[in-house]
Amino acid sequence: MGDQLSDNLSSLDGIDKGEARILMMEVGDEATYVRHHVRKIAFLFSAMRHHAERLRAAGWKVDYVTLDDPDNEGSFSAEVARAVERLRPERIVVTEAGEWRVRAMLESWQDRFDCAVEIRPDTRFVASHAEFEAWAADRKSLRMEFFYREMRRKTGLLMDGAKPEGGQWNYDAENRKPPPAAARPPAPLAFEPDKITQDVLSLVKARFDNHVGRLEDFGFAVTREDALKQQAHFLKHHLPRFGDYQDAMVTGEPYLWHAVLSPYLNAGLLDPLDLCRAVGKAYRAGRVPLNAAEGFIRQIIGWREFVRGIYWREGPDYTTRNFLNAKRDLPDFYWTGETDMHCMAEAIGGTIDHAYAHHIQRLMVTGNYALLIGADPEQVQRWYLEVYADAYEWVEAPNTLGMSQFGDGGLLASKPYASSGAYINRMSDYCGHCRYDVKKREGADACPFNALYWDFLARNRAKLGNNQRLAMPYRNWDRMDEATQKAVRKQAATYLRTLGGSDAST
Ligand code: FAD
Ligand code: DLZ
Ligand code: SF4
Repeated sequence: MGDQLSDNLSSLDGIDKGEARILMMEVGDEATYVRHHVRKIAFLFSAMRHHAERLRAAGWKVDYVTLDDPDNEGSFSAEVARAVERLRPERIVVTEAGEWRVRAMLESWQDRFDCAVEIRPDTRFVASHAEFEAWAADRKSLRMEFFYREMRRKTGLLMDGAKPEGGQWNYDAENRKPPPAAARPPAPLAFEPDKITQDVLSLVKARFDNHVGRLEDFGFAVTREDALKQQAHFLKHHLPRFGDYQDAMVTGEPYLWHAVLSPYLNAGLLDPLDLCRAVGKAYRAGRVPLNAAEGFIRQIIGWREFVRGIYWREGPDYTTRNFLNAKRDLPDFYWTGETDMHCMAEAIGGTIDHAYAHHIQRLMVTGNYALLIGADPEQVQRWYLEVYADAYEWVEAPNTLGMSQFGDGGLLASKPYASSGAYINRMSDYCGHCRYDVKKREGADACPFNALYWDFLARNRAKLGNNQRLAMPYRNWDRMDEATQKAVRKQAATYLRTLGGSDAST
């Protein structure tokens, strides 16, 4: 499958190259079950075609079905059925899928086809399902920090014997500097499209013109070799300052010191553990500070593994949870970027152009705004799945529904990531370019995030009032006199009415 483009894929373990046939297929159903960003589809189809060539060069026989093959039946199951008819295999061997929807498909094949079906675990993660389950089983609450420590011990990354390197497990407090006044890092590498990529770009342009995004200046790596070049580029130019400026945002700078490696990690072109080992090595060689190496490794063996564990543990209904009963339709400008809020225009515009936004833009700008207006978390989740080149449900859903929208009621995050304009102002240069005044709560030019923030707390008090981590903001709200509270809520209500659609949570 499109996110299984790894040399060490479990489905190939112990298989005789002479006897086996690898089946790969570009299918309409996978490209349209949500309307994926055109760059994401182009990246995956091109990376799949290059990977098929790589497999052939390594001696495998590959049946590759392109999207425009007239016989293409358009879905995984229908294409496997056609291959079973053609090849009459003794057995089908497949590596487990990255989402419940496809998992159910694979599980149905045993009854459908007259041959054995073997579904193998995906071994490209640090923790197996059983390991995560064993860690989670007896805990009252699941917190990334404690799981992360287990993963540090298991991998030996940044360990000094049994102790964490430097004496502390986590240097998060040193990962929050506002952006520096000058000095911008080099952009990520851009790779010139070869003939395969050019063909894919034409195909995607013709077939998916009603999907979000732009294809111009497509420069993604589509081979492991090029993905490794981007990895090396990041280690040299960006990692040293990644720790300091992980949370910073700057106008016209969508990438800053971020890795821009998630599409390659998630599709299998890069190996997460190899990458973390390279980061550990750069630290030991004195090339990067500890807050950068630890901060980066935490994202991969901590957050990435943790959200995967949560996704599979919570079951297929996780994506339908709506703790705050939020119901508003996601505004149309999420698909156009046409809004006068500069922070939102930057985050959404970058997303439309590049199928990328960095973590703080996703969490504290677009995610924060959706949370504050009471947007339906299922719609929010679908948007994130559509627009990012790195989005697969196992990683996207817990980040969106859990971390960003608090839809799981605090299973993944101990408090909602809600903030007023002050946070965005502290961590970016956005507010200086905005028509709104970030210091104001009321009036036509008041930053919308401000009144919305207090309104969010006030209207969700029954559900959030007991959360210890929100005690301070609720105290601050209670300190405001009644007239101020009323004015703030009126400001928010007037604003929310302009968004139209169905109503927010009460
Ligand atoms: P960097 O900031 O350089 O981080 C390095 C790597 O760490 C990333 O490549 C990624 O593999 C990993 N990582 C960092 N944070 C997380 C995280 N919270 N969860 C999992 N892995 C993480 N990430 C995805 O890979 N796919 C998604 O669909 C996705 N959806 C998200 C939705 C929301 C609402 C939020 C708040 C975050 C989401 N993330 C997702 C996590 C994170 O934003 C991206 O992994 C990151 O922005 C990718 O860019 P980068 O490679 O430059 O990352
Ligand atoms: C995301 C995606 C897209 C757009 N297209 C394909 C495809 O045509 N063929 C394929 O094998 N995989 C594709 N994928 C990735 C799958 O949707 C992914 O494997 C599932 O999300 C399960 O992890
Ligand atoms: Fe965003 Fe408000 Fe700042 Fe404008 S003033 S950029 S809307 S936080």
